[in-house]
Amino acid sequence: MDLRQGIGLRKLGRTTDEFQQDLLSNLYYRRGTTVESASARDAYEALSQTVRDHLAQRRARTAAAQFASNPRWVYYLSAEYLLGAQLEQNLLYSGTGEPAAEAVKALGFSLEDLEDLDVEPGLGNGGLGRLAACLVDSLATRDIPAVGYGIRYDLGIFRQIITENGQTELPDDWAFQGNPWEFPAPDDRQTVGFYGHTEPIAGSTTRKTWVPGEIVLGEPSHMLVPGYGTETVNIVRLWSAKASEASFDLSRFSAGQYAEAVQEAVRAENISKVLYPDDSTELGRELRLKQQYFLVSCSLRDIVRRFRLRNEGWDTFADKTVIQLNDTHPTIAIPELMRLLVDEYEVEWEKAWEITRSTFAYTCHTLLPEALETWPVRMFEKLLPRHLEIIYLINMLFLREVEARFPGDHDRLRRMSIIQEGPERRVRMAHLAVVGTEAVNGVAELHSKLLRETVLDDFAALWPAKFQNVTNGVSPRRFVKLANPRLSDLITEGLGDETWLRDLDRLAGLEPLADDSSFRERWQAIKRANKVDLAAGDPDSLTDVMIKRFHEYKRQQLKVLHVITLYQRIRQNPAADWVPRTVLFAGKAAPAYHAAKDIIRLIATIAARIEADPVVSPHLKVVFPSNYNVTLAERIIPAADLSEQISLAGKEASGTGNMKLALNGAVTIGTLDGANIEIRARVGEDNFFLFGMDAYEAAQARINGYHPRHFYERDEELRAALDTLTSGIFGEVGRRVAASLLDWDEYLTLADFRSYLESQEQVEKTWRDPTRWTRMSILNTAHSGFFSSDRTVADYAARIWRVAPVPVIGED
Ligand code: CR6
Repeated sequence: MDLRQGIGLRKLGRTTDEFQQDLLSNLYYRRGTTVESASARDAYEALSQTVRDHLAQRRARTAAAQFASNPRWVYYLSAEYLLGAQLEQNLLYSGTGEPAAEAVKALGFSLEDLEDLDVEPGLGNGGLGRLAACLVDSLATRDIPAVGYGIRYDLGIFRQIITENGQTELPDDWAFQGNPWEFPAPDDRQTVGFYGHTEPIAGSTTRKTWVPGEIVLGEPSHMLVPGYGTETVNIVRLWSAKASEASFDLSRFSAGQYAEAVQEAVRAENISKVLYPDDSTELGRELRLKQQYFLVSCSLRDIVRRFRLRNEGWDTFADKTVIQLNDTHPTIAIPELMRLLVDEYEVEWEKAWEITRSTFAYTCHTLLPEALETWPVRMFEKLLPRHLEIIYLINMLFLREVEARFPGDHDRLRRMSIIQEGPERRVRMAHLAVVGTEAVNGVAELHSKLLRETVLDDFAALWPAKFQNVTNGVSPRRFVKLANPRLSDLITEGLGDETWLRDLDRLAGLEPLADDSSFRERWQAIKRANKVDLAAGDPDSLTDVMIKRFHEYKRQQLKVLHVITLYQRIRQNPAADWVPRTVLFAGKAAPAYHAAKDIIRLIATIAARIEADPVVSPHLKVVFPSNYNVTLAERIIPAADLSEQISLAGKEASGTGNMKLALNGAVTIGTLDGANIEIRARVGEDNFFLFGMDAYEAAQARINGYHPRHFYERDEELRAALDTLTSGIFGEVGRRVAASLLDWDEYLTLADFRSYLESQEQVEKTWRDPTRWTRMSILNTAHSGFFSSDRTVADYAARIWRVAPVPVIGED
């Protein structure tokens, strides 16, 4: 039997009978229950296992094919993954949806009941984590041999409850009931060191021995990541921190000191206890740095283990390995690989540096200075003493290179150094990431350009060829097919087949249908049906959505000023012919980000006030569903008419919600920021509501001296809106928000207010002409094919990773 070809496996059946037999065997043998007594959870677990087996079979064949081809592997290192619910996805990707529905029906359940038990692993904050999930989906769909590495946080992103008092956070114990999608792999456990000291090695100037003061175990488990319409199944490998046996203090326990006995073990396991719920801002905490090193150390040892299975020399390491750093969080991988090569495998420093530099690539996801990570040198020195020494040496050699190119330019050396001097010396992780990698990319055209022109300009001058752009993308499977089955069916009908799900540019074929009135009517009916399902407000009203993390740069406060203005206009003239609107906000704020939480609370207050107002409520409704996550996004996006992408230009690196909404036929109102620019260029100026300053005007406005009160004084409606807030009718929180806008207005909200309102008037005018609106909606979908994450991955593969697909032959 040739096990390597997967021939040793019994073929899993796809007929209803066969599927039912497999489901029953899982129910009997793995759940240990019977048809008569099976609970919904039993049925859910047995179903998940049955579906999982189909993917596991493909996984076995994938591993065989990939190892046989000895490819350059793509290793994606990310502190966050927002994978979304797994059951529905895996039913789709394994093609078992129909037999599964029949089989569970025979057990007395519906698929929908069981899908409700499928908890999404919330191992990320927002766009960055969801991007990681879309990229691993597309890597598998494109048959690229890849492993995603991450942390298996016990507690994911907090559960949010919205009340009139704003946001409350509760812990998210996502795996409390177990996670049927996960395979533990304790044999691949790794040992991670922290603290301690270094010792010289006789006869070597570069090698050192690191004697750690604390040892923690990293235990992996993996989840399967199937490709769509192909055989490949890759994995995401997630690490959990485990205390070593030695950390349990038996003598203390025997002496009745129970808490002290486990204290060391608790400390070790805290490393993967909780996802930091902070988005785009640095959190100067040792535990965070520990998490980062934990992820990196476990993953690199695993990567090296896999490489060494083949007994090839280190010369071939970079030919067989590319490691993509998802933002700076995993950047310590650069000195860690140097440490492994130099200290542990005795590779010469120069050779090791060459290998390291050609192995790594770095994606930067921000422009906000506060999001560019730096760590205090003293924290590094204590936690990772050997890494700091290596960073110093890397920096010294790097600055020599700069000095050779720009002799005597001391200011440049100071600006570019990996070490930031000052009262508290800090390690600049972004600089380390640029120095130690072969390619650096931003995530949308404008973002990549601004990186080269501002934050990383010195580096772009030194190494222009290193800098690239790879515009983000999203999975059309999850965000169109699964989220919006009605629209998917209509698209398939319009295009003649389903190949668009793997070749999203084919959506362009919908363009002529925008002029077909019966197609338009069906399109419109689907949007309406999706709104009915969402049940957020009147399905005939304009559904205006702003769904994303709460951050001042994203400017939910601008939307609030718009809502207050509408409220006032309606009150002044209740009998006018108002366009009915449902304004939907959803999103979380970092628990310690008070200004963002104020805005949430203000929205909740305004929503209640409008609801209680008999004059305004027939025309305007504000809703704020709790706990925005991937699952909720999948319900809101298909129902959206208008997509709010109103960040201050130059602040949103890319955005990906903007892409998901456009793909589902929402029309964007937005600034020239992030990927909005590329969306507008593709869907056409006529099908996009543009407003506000561009990035250069915004930067200039600050330089010229920005005075928010100037706008307050000159714009009557703006003044009325701010005065309303200041009056206190929306509570203390309204006063605080108004004061922060009037006093400083970091993100130039007031400067863009009038232009935004005018653009909203255009929105209403267009909305009154349903034919025109529906055409716009269809054209948005038709021209958003570029925003597939399959295209993003193809770009990385061709320009950054230089890898080719390895197809998996054969079928279950
Ligand atoms: N917060 C950017 O702000 C981008 C994603 C994914 C972000 C956002 O514009 O779409 O990354 N950046 O590239 C970071 O997380 C640092 C985000 O999600």
